[in-house]
Amino acid sequence: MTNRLPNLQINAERLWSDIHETAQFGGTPKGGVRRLTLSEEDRLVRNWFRNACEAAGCEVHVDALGSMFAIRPGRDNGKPPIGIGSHLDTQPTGGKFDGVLGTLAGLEVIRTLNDAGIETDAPICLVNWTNEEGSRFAPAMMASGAYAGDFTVDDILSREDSDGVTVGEALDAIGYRGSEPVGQRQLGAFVELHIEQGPILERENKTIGVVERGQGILWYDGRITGFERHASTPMEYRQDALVALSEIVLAVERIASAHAPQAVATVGEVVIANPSRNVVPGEIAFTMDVRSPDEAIMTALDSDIRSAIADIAMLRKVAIAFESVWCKPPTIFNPAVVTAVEQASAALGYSHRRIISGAGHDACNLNAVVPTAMIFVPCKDGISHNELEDATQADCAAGANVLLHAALALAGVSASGDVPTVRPS
Ligand code: HGY
Ligand code: MN
Ligand code: MN
Repeated sequence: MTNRLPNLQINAERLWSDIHETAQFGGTPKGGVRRLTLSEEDRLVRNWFRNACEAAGCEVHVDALGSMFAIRPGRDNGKPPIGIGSHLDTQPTGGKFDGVLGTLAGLEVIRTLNDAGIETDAPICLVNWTNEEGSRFAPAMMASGAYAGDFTVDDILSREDSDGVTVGEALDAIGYRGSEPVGQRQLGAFVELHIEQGPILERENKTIGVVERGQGILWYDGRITGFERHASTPMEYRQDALVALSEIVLAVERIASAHAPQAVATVGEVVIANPSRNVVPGEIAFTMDVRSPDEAIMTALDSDIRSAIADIAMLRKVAIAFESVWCKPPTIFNPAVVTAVEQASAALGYSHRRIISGAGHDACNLNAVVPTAMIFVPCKDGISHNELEDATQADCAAGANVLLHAALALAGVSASGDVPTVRPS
């Protein structure tokens, strides 16, 4: 699949300006972005995104989980659109680029095609997926997972945040519960641009990561029940839930490290019920995130962690409930789409290498139902899910150029040598 416009480039300044303009919605004093899914900040950025897509001549549709689909017509609108895009929600300590780069680079691709008067054969569909981060509502990549058939819409609409607000109520609160059935909008392929959220590209001084696989992800909810007691209780009489959790955290670190570099594990949330300085903690809720690119290692991690938890429960005389709440097997992206990304990178002269994604992405869900691949660009020190997250304008532009040319290769450009001047209405 080759495209006929090798020198076409996106407008790097315009993309950079969009990234910084949208960072105002949930911007934090430290230069990060706190824009939890379906929050007021998310509503503002969604409105900005809708207006920008409509100004670029796209028709914007919203599905029942709030995912937004901006359609740029092609010569043959009977063909399934080529999907590009990512997400606009962030972590509580998020940065300016995670998800935002891929979504706004998709907008920049559309603007560039408009400026050049290029008509693609197949339409282009720019997507903003609802709740990629999974921070406010579990699981992560929720809406793209429902699009791929991993969850029912009713199940997702009923998921609650820590205040007991459901996804459905939050969608209604910001006016983004759309009418389009989830999964109805077919796509011919999907390509997602994203920062690497890891150190490899920067360390190897590579501009582009051609993502061929994604790690598998396991999420768990845990609850430890010990016994609240006075802080003067002698040590041997205690059933301390926090000490038990501390043993779990160290055991999980040891188990993941034993499988390094093919495994990582994180306990990222801990809630002590009725915390008090002079009460031995009796009730704790916690969550766990475990990842590996290898399915057999995922299975081993699950059983090693479960047996460690059983031993700790016995040793610490506490009850521990430990429930799997999400299992995302490793992703192997579509070889033809991976090749389109690799060929675009080479044609544009960018240094590039194949890479495995450590983070989960909407593209990992799409891959189950649509030929999909991803493009990575470096981020500073590999840092992400941190307000210091940073990337360079040049790398963002390079990623967007690869996205442009991969999309052109997949969508096809007019058969004739000269490209008819088309300004979407
Ligand atoms: O958890 C992830 O990998 C993604 O950032 N939501
Ligand atoms: Mn992301
Ligand atoms: Mn993220």
